[in-house]
Amino acid sequence: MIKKIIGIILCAQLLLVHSTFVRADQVEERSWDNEIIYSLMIDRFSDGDSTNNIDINRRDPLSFHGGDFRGIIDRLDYLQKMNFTVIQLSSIFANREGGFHGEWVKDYFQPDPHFGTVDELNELVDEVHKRNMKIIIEFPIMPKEEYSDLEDAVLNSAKWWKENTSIDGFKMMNISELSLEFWKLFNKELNVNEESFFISAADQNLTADELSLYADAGFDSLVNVPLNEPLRYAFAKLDRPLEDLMSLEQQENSYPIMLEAFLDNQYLKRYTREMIEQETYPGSAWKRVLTYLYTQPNIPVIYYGTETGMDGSSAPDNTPLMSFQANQEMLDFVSKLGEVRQSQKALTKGTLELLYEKDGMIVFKREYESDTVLVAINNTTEDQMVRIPKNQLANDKELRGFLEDNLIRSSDKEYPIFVERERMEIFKVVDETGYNLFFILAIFIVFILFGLFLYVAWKRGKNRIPE
Ligand SMILES: [Ca+2]
Ligand SMILES: [Ca+2]
Repeated sequence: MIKKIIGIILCAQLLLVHSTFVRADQVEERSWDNEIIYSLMIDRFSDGDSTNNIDINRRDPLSFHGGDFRGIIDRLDYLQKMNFTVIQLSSIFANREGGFHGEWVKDYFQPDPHFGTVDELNELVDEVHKRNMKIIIEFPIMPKEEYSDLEDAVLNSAKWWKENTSIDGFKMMNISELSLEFWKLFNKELNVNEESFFISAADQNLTADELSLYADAGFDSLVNVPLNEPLRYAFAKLDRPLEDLMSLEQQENSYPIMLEAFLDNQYLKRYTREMIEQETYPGSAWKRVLTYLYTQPNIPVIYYGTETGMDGSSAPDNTPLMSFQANQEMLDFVSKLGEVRQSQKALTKGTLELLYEKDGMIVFKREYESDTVLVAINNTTEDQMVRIPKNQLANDKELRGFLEDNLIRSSDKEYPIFVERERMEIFKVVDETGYNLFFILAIFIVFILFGLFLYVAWKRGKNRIPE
């Protein structure tokens, strides 16, 4: 009898541990809309092999600086710690003289000797995969007049790299250089019916309407260039209305394919510089805008140096050699945001509903099946109290903060959300009790069984006492 009871107690405790720590959405394989992309310029990231440093000059922003595949391998643990799941390399192809950025392609079938060999690229890909991350490559389309047989070269080269390396995808750049018909054919041969292979497309010069023409060309994803300007504008200065940004995001929430949102890339003045020009303190502004980027629907793309607050004006001053002396607080913050986005399906697959917006203070709701996440960002110069009526959210719930230990309970009719000036919080909407029913029940059962155990032991002991 005692053994049986002990057995039941142990089982109940195992169930308890199980229900508390194992979460279904963490063990499933990641789909592409779950990824967080770290985009880097190979020459400017990390120099791991000095033998390929041909004519480098780190004092000239237009010269090669020495970064290579080996250097990226050396830094993969650093990237993994920040919870990035995809590494996006700048163009790897052999370039004309001075093409440190990789975008002056001379030969689509060779890696640039500054970056390393195909074998070294394969080693990088393997190391990325060992860490349960993925790797994609930017593929710039050269101007037609500079490249004979451009279509054949692009198609055959993409096939060659796909077959001869284990890369997970491409980001085709300047897609407007080739026809829509070409892209349909390209994707039919390389991408359609291949769920794990990812082909995304970007063009810095297309408007939202022009970009939407490519939505049914067979790409997996489009880079949301039209969102970039409103996004940068909204958070570069305090007290700016966020209405335009939010309405754009809400319209796009029904887009037929995935989209990717970014703040910086190789063509833009560093966003840090824009903040400084607006007399905004970059340290806290980056936290607000990254909180936004990680909680809106598009796949977040982070450009190298974001985590160090890298500064710089227009190209080539926007891509200095990476310094790995980052501030720990920022690394922890980026890593925390990644963890939150990865664990909450509401953030990657959910609907988006704006609940409150006024002069830089926003509260929005993301919802997927029974999961609800609430995001509150105070991009203003005042502390803010926003009262969300229960009928916009739910009854009998409470809000628990992911970023800090914030807990908000409802009053009669509303949830009072207080956010200090220039701060932000991401809330999970959970049951008011704070524990799920199963948890309470399990504790209750353990308690009863333990009582029973004591009683039986006492009874036996009593029976043994001689009369
Ligand atoms: Ca090197
Ligand atoms: Ca695909």
